[in-house]
Amino acid sequence: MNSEITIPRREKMLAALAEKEAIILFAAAEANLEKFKQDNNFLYITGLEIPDAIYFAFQGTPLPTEILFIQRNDPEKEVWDGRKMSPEEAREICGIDKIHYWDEFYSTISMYAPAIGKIWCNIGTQNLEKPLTMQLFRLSPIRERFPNIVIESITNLITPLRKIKSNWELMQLQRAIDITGKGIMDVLESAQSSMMEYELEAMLFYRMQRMGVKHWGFSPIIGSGINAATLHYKANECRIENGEVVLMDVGASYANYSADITRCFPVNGSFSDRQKQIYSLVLNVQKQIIEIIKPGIELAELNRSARDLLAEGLIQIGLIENAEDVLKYYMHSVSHFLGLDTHDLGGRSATLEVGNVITVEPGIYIPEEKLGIRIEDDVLVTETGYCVLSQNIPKEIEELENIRKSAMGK
Ligand SMILES: [Mn+2]
Repeated sequence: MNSEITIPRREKMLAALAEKEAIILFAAAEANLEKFKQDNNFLYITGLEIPDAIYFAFQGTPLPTEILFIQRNDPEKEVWDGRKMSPEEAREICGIDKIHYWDEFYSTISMYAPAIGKIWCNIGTQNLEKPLTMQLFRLSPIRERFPNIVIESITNLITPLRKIKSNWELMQLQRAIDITGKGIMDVLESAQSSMMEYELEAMLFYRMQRMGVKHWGFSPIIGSGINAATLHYKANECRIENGEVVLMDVGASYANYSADITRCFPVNGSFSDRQKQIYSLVLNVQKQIIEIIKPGIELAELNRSARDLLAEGLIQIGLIENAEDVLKYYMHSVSHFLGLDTHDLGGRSATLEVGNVITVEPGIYIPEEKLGIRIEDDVLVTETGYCVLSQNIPKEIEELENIRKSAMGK
């Protein structure tokens, strides 16, 4: 990510600022013995992958002010953590002219604060156990001295920007999806019954890391048999038994953009009749939901249609009698936005626009039959309808069985 990408984003964001409004975005804090992962709003706006930096913008007249605060290099700490990014290097990447040091943050903000009415900030997720997030803690000297300033989450300001993906963003997402697809192919070609679920997880990450991926987009779900019917199963610690269907809900994060794909396959090479019946039902519903996608459609409509179609299918095969009982076997939503966050900004009640990327992921879970099927693709909303970004990752029954059979014949 460079300034060619982030400057237009900042121009749009600043254009949406009212007079006397300011923005403060905190970078993620320095990670201790862990890989660093940047705050996604800070990354989106600055392109910088450095910890403990702060972005400040103020809508003044005639022009808005932008300042980036970064850490000072400490020669004594260089041997531990490496050299800190210099102001020149930071300026080169993000295109912000005014670069100050972190220790100048409060004195600088104090000069602007009397004129500020509202600060939009990436305040983080508060709850009863954690009412004071890192960001709010760092804002507290300002809140104490200038109690009239309204502090509001950046979410409402930045969501309209983040939910429309640029071509550059689509390239990163496509890369994340393609790498995830390669990992899934590796599993389809190498998994065997009696392997442990975590061995499949390792195969996936081996491929992903060799292709430059630093993080999973989210904690991978590899569940065989009854584990596939636990929606957020993350232990991945059971042995895969012959005859079971394995569900993989996985996604690489590439340049911090996350894929989110679910595929299911029969470990012994062919689905049983019952597994095939449930799989076909889910696949048909998934295809019908994808067909509906176009600008102007509400996410709520996709959800309603998915529930109705799954209910219809379950009634047809005699698993339920009344449509409302579908919730016994299908209990989640069918779509969410995808981007820097796996569950990206955009909300549950959005109307689709060109440039949105969403998942489509119906499922049926029957714990009493030790079976869970979910099929999930990543879909771009286009002017004429949709484009399935994960279309190259096999999901047809015949394809999956053929790949498995030829792999097992080796
Ligand atoms: Mn998903």
